[in-house]
Amino acid sequence: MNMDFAGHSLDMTRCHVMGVLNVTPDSFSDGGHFSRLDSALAHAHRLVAEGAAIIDVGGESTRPGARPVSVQEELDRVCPVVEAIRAEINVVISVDTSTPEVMGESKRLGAGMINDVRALQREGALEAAVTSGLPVCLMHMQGKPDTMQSYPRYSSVVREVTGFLMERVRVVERAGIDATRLLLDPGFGFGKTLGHNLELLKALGQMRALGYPLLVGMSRKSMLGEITGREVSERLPASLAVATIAAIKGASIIRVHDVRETVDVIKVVSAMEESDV
Ligand code: YH5
Repeated sequence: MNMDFAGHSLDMTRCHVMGVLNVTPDSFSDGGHFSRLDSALAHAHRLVAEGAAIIDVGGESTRPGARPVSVQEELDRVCPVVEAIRAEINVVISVDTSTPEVMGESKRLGAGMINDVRALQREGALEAAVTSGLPVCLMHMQGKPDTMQSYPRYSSVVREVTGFLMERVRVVERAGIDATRLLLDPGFGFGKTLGHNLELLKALGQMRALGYPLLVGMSRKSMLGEITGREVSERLPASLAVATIAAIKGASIIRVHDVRETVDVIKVVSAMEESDV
């Protein structure tokens, strides 16, 4: 089951690593415009050298309390990085955006997929994604980034998340996005308690059975801090544990900060799965 990411084909029956590349002002030491682009590009080179099949470029912080970013600001952050990666590195470029203008411009500059934590619900996003012709990841979030962690509530988190994603699938397919270019993501940490996240992790195999490739992102997230008591910088072992679980349960793309270590995890899981065929 191959999916085409603007000229790069990836087998979705296998598991791939997506490396996180934040291009928000807090993410790279601020020595001005050029050094920001330089450090982002250097980081992208490193992620690919470590084995990332996809680089996820994001210019909007979804952290609670983060200032909303204007369209122009997001374009200014994301586009130069997409263009520079395209020019220098042979890798799939994903753009972590909900903004139609960023989707369109990134596609023009060579991006290979759209990763939207708002599942194309922002005004104009659905149309922009249709026009782009790119694969799209639809993610579930309860509430809005600012307030989503204040009181997450579900009668059944698995039913609600699955129901939401299948409803978005119905809408986007009707709008002209073929099923063969959709990925689904339960949205770990986006309006979920630790209990909700664990239920979703347990049910990942069930979600995979919906027939769409899954993308998951748990790397360094608070759920791992809650389980281990560790600060963000000390969450690698826990991140690898959940990456292992996701790979075993059939995730196609794992979105992480620590690419090198996660690639080894996937190699081990794949070796096990291929040993009996
Ligand atoms: C995701 O799950 N997540 S941005 C809080 C943290 C650490 C990391 C320290 N974009 C996802 O990575 N896109 C983000 O606590 C995403 N799935 C998809 N598809 C949040 C993030 C993070 C947040």
